[in-house]
Amino acid sequence: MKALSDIGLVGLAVMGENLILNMESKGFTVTAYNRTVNKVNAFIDGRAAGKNIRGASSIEELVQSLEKPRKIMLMVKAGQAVDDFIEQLIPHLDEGDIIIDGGNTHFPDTNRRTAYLESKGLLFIGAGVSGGEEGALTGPSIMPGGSPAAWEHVKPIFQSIAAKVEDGSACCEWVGENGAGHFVKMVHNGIEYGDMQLICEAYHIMKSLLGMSAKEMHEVFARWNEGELDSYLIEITRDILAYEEDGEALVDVILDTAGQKGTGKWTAVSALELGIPLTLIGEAVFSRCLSAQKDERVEAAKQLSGPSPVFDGDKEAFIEDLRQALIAAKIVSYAQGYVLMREAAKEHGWQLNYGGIAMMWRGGCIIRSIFLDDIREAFEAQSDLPNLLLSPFFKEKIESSQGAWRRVMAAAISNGIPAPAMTAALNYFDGYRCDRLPANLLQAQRDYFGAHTYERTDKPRGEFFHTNWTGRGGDTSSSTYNV
Ligand code: NBP
Repeated sequence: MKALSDIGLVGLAVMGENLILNMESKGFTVTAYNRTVNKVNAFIDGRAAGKNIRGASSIEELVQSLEKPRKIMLMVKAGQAVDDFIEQLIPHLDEGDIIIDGGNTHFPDTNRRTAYLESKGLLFIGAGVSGGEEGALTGPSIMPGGSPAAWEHVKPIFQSIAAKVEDGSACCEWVGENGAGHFVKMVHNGIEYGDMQLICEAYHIMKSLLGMSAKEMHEVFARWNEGELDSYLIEITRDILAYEEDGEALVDVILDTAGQKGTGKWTAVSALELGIPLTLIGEAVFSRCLSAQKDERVEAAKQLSGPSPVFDGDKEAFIEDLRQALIAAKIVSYAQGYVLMREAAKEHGWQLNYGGIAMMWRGGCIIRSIFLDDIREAFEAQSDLPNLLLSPFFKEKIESSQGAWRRVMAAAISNGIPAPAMTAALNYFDGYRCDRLPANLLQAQRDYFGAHTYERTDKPRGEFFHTNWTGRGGDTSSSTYNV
């Protein structure tokens, strides 16, 4: 074993242990440390036995075992634990040493920690890591941001442990300063919520409207996974639908209440704060909330009636329509997610590489799919693309699938089957391509009751008018602002 380790990793839970083993398998020597020190011994004597992994029984021992500039990666529970470890590490570190937080941290914390550590002459990286336990061991998607000067030191390790796509490129690239990496990871998770919800809606429509069994739907998803929908989430859905227990599809006996850990909510809140319509992911988060109101829904189902689903069309043709609706809605979801990242980049002064982000998501993570190649190409062709819907490829795709998409939505609505994410996507599409929305009336209403003023179509932008609509109000207008 080398006299000094290439990197130290703190946090021997599922992610930390697997990342250490991954790093070691790529030729790096790693020092492992954990708050509960007996887990270090158990790891060294167990999964790490005989490998280039050394255990540390204290922070001092960890720091002293590392090559300079020291690189210490925290894979601990996000929040206070990260701040606590940072405080414990600072007194032992030298200028230029690097702390990396690989947890699911909310990006404002990474902004704060980057500034704090840089003020102490240290460097900080906040890296989103996706791929779960298996990804950590065999190749995750890694989205690092923080102190730019830290990247050259961490890059060889991160890019060698990250997932690789067919052409050999790593699903890990520098994202940007401060919390940019954790922001992009957060949007990844939001998109994951959206993708999962869209698949669930397609499943619901096939089950409730077409009366299909899990086995029949398994076959549809297997087919879909052969084409442009080829993705990890379609693939696992195919396998889930085929999984049986005592001759019965397991999915049919799973209670319909969804859990969530909060990253989808962060994405939606961030969109609200930045004034970006992220409607599909918002609906995906709310759909989980509605599903969790199980008892209330069961009661409401007894009292509120709706149409009984009836389908008398061509089933195969409808399944193809559904496939196209899924693709169209997915395009809108990514379009919205990218607009959110663009706005956040403006707000925080980040230089985001949008094609590179699609590349990072192409392998190793939950939303990996061949679809991301098309996104990368769209941004490589036009780096300042304002909205994915305007790229020639996606414009053509939406145009060719919108007839099918509308047929599916009409069928879902008229048969009383909820498809909130797919319909939100279609409403966004119809709103985005509308050159005159009814916001003229809305501005009139705001001016009527609150003297909030309005602009006019027959006057230059930036001139604001107030009308005394009732003859009773004065001429004083309120301040106006746009969100
Ligand atoms: P957990 O999120 O379960 O965290 C366990 C680790 O945190 C242990 O090392 C534990 O030490 C340490 N820890 C805790 Br809990 N509270 C602490 C405190 N107050 N002070 C110091 N250490 C503390 O582990 P994980 O599932 O491996 O996830 C690690 C990070 O990676 C998290 O931020 C997670 O959100 C993120 N992540 C997880 C996944 C996944 O699939 N699990 C995927 C991607 C990202 P102890 O042993 O002494 O209790």
